[in-house]
Amino acid sequence: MLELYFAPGACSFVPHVGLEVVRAATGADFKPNLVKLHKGENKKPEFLAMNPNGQVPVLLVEGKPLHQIVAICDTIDRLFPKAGLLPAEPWARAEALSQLAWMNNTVHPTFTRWFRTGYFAESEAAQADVKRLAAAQLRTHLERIQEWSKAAGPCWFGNKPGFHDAYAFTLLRWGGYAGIDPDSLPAYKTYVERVMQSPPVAAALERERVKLDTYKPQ
Ligand SMILES: N[C@@H](CCC(=O)N[C@@H](CS)C(=O)NCC(=O)O)C(=O)O
Repeated sequence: MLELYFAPGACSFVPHVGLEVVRAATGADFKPNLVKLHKGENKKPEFLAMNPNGQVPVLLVEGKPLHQIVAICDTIDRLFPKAGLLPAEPWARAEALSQLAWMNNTVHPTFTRWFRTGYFAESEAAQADVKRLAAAQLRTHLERIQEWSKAAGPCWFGNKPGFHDAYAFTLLRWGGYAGIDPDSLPAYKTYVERVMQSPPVAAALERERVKLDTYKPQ
């Protein structure tokens, strides 16, 4: 059985939703393992032995640890092609992976600049600058996702939710912490609220106990 190491509200929500979709489509179960990031469980030797980056998600496949979201999603899709998580047609699949990679290697690290500003600048003034620029870039990134979401019907790829829907939810939710009001991205918010109601996404949300309620004006 596959095992997923995840933390509530983290990017591990992306494969978490994928595995719930697999369960719904094929009956294949998975074991969710909660990692308490705030307690530093991801920096303990047992965890670092699985992922030296000290990060979630980690997928255990026949006991072998795999990290990095794009590789994990590709693997889940290849193991369970009947779940239809990624398009089967080669070019459509390549484009889907390209979008996922952009969320992971561009939008996500922009949030890291906002959440962990101390990694990028030392003085208060420099940190304020890093944060201000990150917030502006996040807005542009989320607007691009909003444009993509307008084509979603009802989910990113047709009727079934998947990785892209889960990342779109996660990034909009994180945007709330960075002072981006989901109401200022109405098409994106409507799409995410729709996706949150689908049973596999609702199951993952319930396990993680997270909602789209993070917005705080800065
Ligand atoms: N590129 C990595 C990003 C993973 C990542 O940033 N994970 C965050 C949670 S969203 C984490 O575990 N952070 C804890 C830490 O870095 O201490 C991936 O795709 O898996």
